[in-house]
Amino acid sequence: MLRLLTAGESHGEALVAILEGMPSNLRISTDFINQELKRRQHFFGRGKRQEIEQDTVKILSGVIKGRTAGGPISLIIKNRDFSIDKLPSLSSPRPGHADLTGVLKYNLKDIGLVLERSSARETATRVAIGAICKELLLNFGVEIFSYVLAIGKIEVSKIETPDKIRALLRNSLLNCPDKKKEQKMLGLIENIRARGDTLGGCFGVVAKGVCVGLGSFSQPDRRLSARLPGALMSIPAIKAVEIGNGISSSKNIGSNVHDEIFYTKQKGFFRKTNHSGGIEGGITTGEPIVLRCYMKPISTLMKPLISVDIITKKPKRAEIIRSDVCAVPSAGIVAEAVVSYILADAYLEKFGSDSLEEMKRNFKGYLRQLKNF
Ligand code: EPS
Repeated sequence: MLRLLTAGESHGEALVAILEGMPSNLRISTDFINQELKRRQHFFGRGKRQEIEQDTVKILSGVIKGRTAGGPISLIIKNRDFSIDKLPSLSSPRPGHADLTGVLKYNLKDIGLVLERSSARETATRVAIGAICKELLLNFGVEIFSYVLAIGKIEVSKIETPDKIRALLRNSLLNCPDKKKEQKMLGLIENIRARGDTLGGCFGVVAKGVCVGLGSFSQPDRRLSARLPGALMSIPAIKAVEIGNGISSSKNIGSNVHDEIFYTKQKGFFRKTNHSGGIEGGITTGEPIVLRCYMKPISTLMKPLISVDIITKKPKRAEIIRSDVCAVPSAGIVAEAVVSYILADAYLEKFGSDSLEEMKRNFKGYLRQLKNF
């Protein structure tokens, strides 16, 4: 259904993306894409690069007079810091980054040549594409948002329902629903910054309003329980993804963790709990999809770790490069985009992909089928 290619280097001229498979007649707002790009950039804990860049998108094709026409959508985000040809060579790989694996794999003698593409700056293109997918999903009543659950060891105390969380996120410096804990997290980030170190954490992503029946158990790669975490794990520094209460469920007994099934004529089948995180048998249940992502600390340290110079082979501390102290809230915004892409793809698979009208017609027919089940 959907196909996506991104390209571009962190300090190259621009980042670009091509998205193929969007239906025609979908309204696309450049302002909305730019708002999403801005959300990715400006949380507390980010580095100096975000003070230089003001990511804005230019759509080059596929959108005519504000609507998709069915052709591939291509877009560009220019880099203000376009300095790639003037940057010095780097020789000491950062443990945890793609530096060493990259130079060995591609036979390069300069780590800079690796980090230009492996940099998390690439995620700007995914956020732009995700914004387009969000616009498609809104037509089907789906909304996606993220929130910070932990920075380092400081965790949100009470896990609220998605609706409550959403209301608590306004004006947040860290996209965290727990204001008291957020203050502590801000202090921790400052403290760790002063020590020349970095922090990871955990964030949640929720998709509300998703219909029952997306994805399939018929083949392993069609399970949404595989596709969503797979896509989320492609975000730099994400090391684990949990669906619903997957981790605590593994320590519990079956009768406590499975969501019992109820039925009324008005509601149809429904659940009173959502331990499954909205996915059973690789298929959406119609309850909110709830995912948690765990991010390791950024691997560029201002007080660098022990490493080896790739040219001299002598011990040399890892390179010190401009970077973030903590990018957990921003990774949450990227995760929203990634989930939007996978769900847009799942909607296109189930309801057709040529025009928005065709999709909506098929969607309505499916809702009728569910009603009459
Ligand atoms: C990033 C831009 C990069 C990094 C960061 C993410 O810019 P620069 O390298 O010029 O400072 O700040 O990348 C990483 C943390 C990483 O490990 O690659 C961005 O725009 O998101």
